[in-house]
Amino acid sequence: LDMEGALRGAIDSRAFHVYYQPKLQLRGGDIAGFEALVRWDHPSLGLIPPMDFIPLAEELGLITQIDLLVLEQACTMGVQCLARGYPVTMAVNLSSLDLKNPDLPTLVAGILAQTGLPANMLVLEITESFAMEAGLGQTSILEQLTALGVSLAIDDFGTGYSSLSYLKALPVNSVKIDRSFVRDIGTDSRDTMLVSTIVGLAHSLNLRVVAEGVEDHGQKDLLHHHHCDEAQGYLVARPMPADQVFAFLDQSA
Ligand code: G
Ligand code: G
Ligand code: MN
Ligand code: NA
Repeated sequence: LDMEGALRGAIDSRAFHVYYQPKLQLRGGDIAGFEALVRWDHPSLGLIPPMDFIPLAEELGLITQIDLLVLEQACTMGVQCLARGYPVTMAVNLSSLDLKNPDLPTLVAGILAQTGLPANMLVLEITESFAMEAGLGQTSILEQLTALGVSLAIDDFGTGYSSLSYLKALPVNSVKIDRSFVRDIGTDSRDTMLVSTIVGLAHSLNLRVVAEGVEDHGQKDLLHHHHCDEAQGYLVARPMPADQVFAFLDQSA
């Protein structure tokens, strides 16, 4: 199976679907926004999850093209949500390779202009491992992105093991607590303590906190009790195809 040829062909034919997973605002219960999650629509293999092709796309230097296709779809979806009266944020995952491309801020600005999404409705998720290693050049790319008015979120927060100094150095607006900390929050008091400490740390730096992998009401209630801002996970909804987003918003309102 020629995966490389197929992936190149998929970029040319834009054969990527974007699924959307909502984030619930814990205070008030509104839907705060959605995270865009890519799937490759392969002609014979069906929908391929990101973990099965993103490493290859990175290796082949194709990831930025894919991420920009996802960004364009997510921004268009954001504009359509806004038109229906739902000013929700749209979060898009960036590969660390995207952030080595000095053209990225211009490309993002172009997609915002072309789709008409207000920049303050766009969140770019960068991984904690990228954040920890970000050098000077990459910091300036992040600064140019935030200068456009978009927000930056640290994904998988808490899984890195080095210093937290990047939180001060980088212009980030939120952190997403990795789901490995959320899973046992109801039964393991150390996880509860960690989550509560992460929320306190983040709030003291004026960062919003999103908990990932929230699967039951017990976890959600504990997160709310510990002042976490937003919850994402199967309890709120699984990632859904684009054609289910408006019905989901109507039913949640
Ligand atoms: O959708 P799923 O739950 O399988 O996502 C798995 C991982 O793939 C997530 O950690 C996410 O960060 C990553 N991912 C999903 N969509 C994208 C995308 O459009 N671009 C990049 N670079 N990563 C993505
Ligand atoms: O960007 P990130 O690495 O956080 O990607 C989110 C991934 O987590 C996606 O693969 C998504 O399908 C998955 N996911 C989302 N919600 C849940 C959940 O409640 N439980 C579990 N086990 N996985 C989830
Ligand atoms: Mn993410
Ligand atoms: Na994550």
